[in-house]
Amino acid sequence: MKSILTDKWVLITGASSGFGAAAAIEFARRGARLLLGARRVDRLAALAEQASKEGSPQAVFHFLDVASTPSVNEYVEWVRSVTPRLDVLVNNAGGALGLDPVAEGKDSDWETMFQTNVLGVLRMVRAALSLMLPYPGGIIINIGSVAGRTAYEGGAAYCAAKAGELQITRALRLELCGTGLRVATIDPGMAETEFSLVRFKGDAKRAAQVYEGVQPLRAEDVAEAIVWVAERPPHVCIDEMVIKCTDQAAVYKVHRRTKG
Ligand code: NDP
Ligand code: 8X3
Repeated sequence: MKSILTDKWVLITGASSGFGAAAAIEFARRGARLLLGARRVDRLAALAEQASKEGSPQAVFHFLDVASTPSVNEYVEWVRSVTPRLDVLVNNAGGALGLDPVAEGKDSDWETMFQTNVLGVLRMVRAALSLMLPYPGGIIINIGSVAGRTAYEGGAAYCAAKAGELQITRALRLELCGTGLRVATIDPGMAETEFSLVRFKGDAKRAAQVYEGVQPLRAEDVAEAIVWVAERPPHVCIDEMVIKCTDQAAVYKVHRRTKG
């Protein structure tokens, strides 16, 4: 498929699963070159192979832990060794841990959520920006959440982290105005990926309950939105996009079909 993205360099964090993996395939179908990052490199290896079959002329990967400044810097050094230019940066790595009320919150959960969803985005942009600035028309796409726009019980730290992502996006949009670089946030509602499995620390039953009776977003739905935003002509910036499944009108307003 001929696209403005053909032969462009696209970096995706959190590419080993969910939105990131699905986005890699969508970009590959448009002939984009892929730089994939996550901690589970075995999955990245399989994804890179699949992306090549789907049309990516170059799909490469490297270990990345966005919660660590040395890891982010080492990752971007590796990127530099592969390409002097970066056109699309998708800051997707992140997620939630736990659904505890604040009174019962765990430091380790809070710290991980801020390390990944907030500091991870800042670190990635700081490290990768010099690869993008010489190429106007590029875009930074941050993956936020409806949780960053509406609070819910048990979500204090995750909602705060994604609200942080939203404000980072807005600040960057202002900072980069005049450079020709675009900055966008895509904020999905409930989507069935490994998100809830991670949030509930491997409790598959509890994770499945989140989507019971609902037709949630699929990873592919969000991936298509990511690629659509990246594919707009260079003078068009989709600043903020909220995407929810039809069954979810608001964080709390979810239509569930009952069985039988
Ligand atoms: P998944 O759990 O399926 O994917 C999360 C990805 O993030 C994985 O590839 C994981 O890779 C990566 N990741 C997590 N921590 C790190 C880290 N420290 N360093 C590098 N990579 C990391 O969930 P989703 O695809 O749903 O989530 C993607 C993004 O979308 C997240 O930011 C999430 O908060 C957001 N989101 C999800 C929604 C949903 O309902 N699913 C709705 C709205 C937003 P690995 O473990 O291999 O490092
Ligand atoms: C994921 C969506 O509503 O579970 O960011 O927080 S929600």
